[in-house]
Amino acid sequence: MRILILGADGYLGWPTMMHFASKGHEVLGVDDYSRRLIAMQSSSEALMPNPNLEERIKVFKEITGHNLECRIGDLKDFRFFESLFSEFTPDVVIHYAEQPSAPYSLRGYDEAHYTLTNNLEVTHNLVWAIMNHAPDCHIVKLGTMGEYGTPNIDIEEGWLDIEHKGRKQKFLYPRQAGSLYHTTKVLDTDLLWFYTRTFKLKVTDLMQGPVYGVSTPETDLDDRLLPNFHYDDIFGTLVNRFLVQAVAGVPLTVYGKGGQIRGYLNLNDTLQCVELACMNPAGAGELKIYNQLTETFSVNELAAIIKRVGDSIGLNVEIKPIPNPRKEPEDHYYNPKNTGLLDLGLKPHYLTDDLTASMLEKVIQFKDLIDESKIMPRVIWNK
Ligand code: USQ
Repeated sequence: MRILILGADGYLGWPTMMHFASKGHEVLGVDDYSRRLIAMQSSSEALMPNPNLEERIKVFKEITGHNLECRIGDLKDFRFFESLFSEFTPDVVIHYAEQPSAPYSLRGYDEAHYTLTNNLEVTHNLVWAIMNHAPDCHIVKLGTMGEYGTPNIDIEEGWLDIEHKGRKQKFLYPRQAGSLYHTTKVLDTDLLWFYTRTFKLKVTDLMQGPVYGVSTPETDLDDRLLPNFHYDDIFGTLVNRFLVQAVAGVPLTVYGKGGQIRGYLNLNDTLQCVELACMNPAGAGELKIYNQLTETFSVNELAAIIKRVGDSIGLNVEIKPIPNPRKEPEDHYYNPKNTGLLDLGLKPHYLTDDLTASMLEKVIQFKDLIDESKIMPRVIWNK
């Protein structure tokens, strides 16, 4: 397949580039380095050094012989977006090119405005580029489980059959996100559904939970191929943060009561899910939605796992609940359905003790680079 990856420099984008190239696909990646820039502006740089895209592509080629291509530019600029399609007609576009941090989206007006405009404009430009230049192309869009929030009923995969006063219709499952970032993904879904049903686009929207890990068959080849692994309060996701805290000797930062439950998955399973989505495209006028998670945990359960495994390798891990900087339920019902991707053939890599120990060992290798000032919450919206 000819695959265009938007947001190619990101935590998921870069491993996805290498994954598809290793499988023999033709891959063009695009990024504007905004994540590196806003990480620097908010003093939230990743743990491991990450060479830029061109340099990583060179390293990957030297080691594997596989070619990757990249273009650096701003996808909010529609002319730049269109120029990509004049040189590369994709069969599928994988869209990761969004500001992905909930805390960043609520840090202040400028960050909120950037998150809103960047995320929606890039999605909207993608729709128009497809309509104008590649109407048969399949869009695989990264959404988030956070679109649904934490409803007091089971979470279906994207849609809900509603019966009202004796009549029935299927609607998008109700969405009520807990941050502005997550809300931009709700708005993306609405945009995509409008254009899909009206102009016969082919779209798969992946409702993904928090991802953890750094190791994939390709990132293991050389440390210069590692993804950007964040442990700060702004871009770091929970498991990755706890791994670094355990290694740094900082008590694990459970926010509030720690009963917040989410659906997690290993980085390798993101790659599998995205590949399954690409190989099973939506039909014209169809919006497919999958819930992309492999197992659910509360914050307290994850803290307990990391403490147990950390202690077993001599780390002496402490857990210390702190006031929750976010506004979110800390004790709630959570039962998301996730059979769609399993039915397509997803083989989950679960969070076993062995896997946790191997992730801790990888972080130990970079222990000297941990900056403890990036760990405690700096964005408080639960005022
Ligand atoms: N949390 C803690 N302690 C911490 C960090 C987080 O208790 O030190 C709690 C949070 O309050 C939240 C849960 O852990 O209840 C998950 O937080 P997170 O930062 O791992 O995840 P979140 O902010 O929801 O966002 C991440 C990604 C985002 C993706 C989302 C999937 O940054 O791009 O969309 O996970 S989901 O959470 O399912 O919406």
